[in-house]
Amino acid sequence: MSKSLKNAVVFITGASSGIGAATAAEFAKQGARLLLCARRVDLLRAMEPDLIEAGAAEVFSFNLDVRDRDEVEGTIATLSDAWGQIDVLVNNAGLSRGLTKLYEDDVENWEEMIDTNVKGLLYVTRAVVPGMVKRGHGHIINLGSIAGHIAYPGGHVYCGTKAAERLITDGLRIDLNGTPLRVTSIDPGMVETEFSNVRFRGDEARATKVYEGVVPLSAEDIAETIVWAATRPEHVMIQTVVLTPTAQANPYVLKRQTVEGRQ
Ligand code: NDP
Ligand code: 8X3
Repeated sequence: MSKSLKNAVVFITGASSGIGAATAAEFAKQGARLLLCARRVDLLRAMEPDLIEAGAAEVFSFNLDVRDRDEVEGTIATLSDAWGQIDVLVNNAGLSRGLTKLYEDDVENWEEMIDTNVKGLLYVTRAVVPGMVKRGHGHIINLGSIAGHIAYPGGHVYCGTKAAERLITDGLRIDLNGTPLRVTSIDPGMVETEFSNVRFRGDEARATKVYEGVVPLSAEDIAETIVWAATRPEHVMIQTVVLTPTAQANPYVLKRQTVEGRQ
């Protein structure tokens, strides 16, 4: 029987767009209490009425930059009792910057990806998991990627951050063995969100080209998978889910539909 998430506190980082926003909507349908953070808190606040309408028991949104260790520690430590007892943590906040050869890339891109995708995930995890261990209850769901399994041209540091996520997730699972906590990595291929727009710093034409001729995964596809993992019975731990568009075998092998007569 699937596990009920009614009134469960679900904390989602990076909930202002894409996978994070869709995951909030999917957990809302389960009647969860949603704790949402991102830097664009205005977007989170604007989502709140729809989330309540969809079934969320309650929503609390706040501004948080996961790269800021003091802010992460301080904000999570001062959550009220009602919100501080987190049942499910979705470490989703993340980004890529650029697709330039490593030896020609801007070092700032690397700092931002490592600080967000690796250090941000660690800071949030370190702040949330001790409470879960104390309460003997909790599920940590991290966003990995097929980029963490195989590197692609220009992907280097982004792929490295997702490979780090994969092994950090495995390590946490080992450290929590013997407790009732569960640890999951969700590793998608191509999902159409703001991801490419962020990667190419607002170059819409270049971002749109990424998804040309393929039916990519949607943020909702990933959200449904996350909620599926979270609603398995307590004795079932989904360790890793790798999911891609049907047209994508791996980061290199992608079948694009072409207009007849053209490549
Ligand atoms: P989006 O760009 O649509 O969403 C990224 C989210 O992360 C936004 O809500 C953004 O909010 C938040 N975020 C970024 N930096 C920070 C920060 N420093 N502090 C807090 N929040 C932050 O992309 P996706 O939804 O696609 O990405 C979500 C996750 O999924 C990422 O970890 C990504 O690596 C992963 N992923 C994406 C895939 C894809 O093809 N799209 C495939 C595989 C994995 P704000 O800007 O308001 O802070
Ligand atoms: C995002 C998917 O393949 O563009 O993690 O890196 S990919």
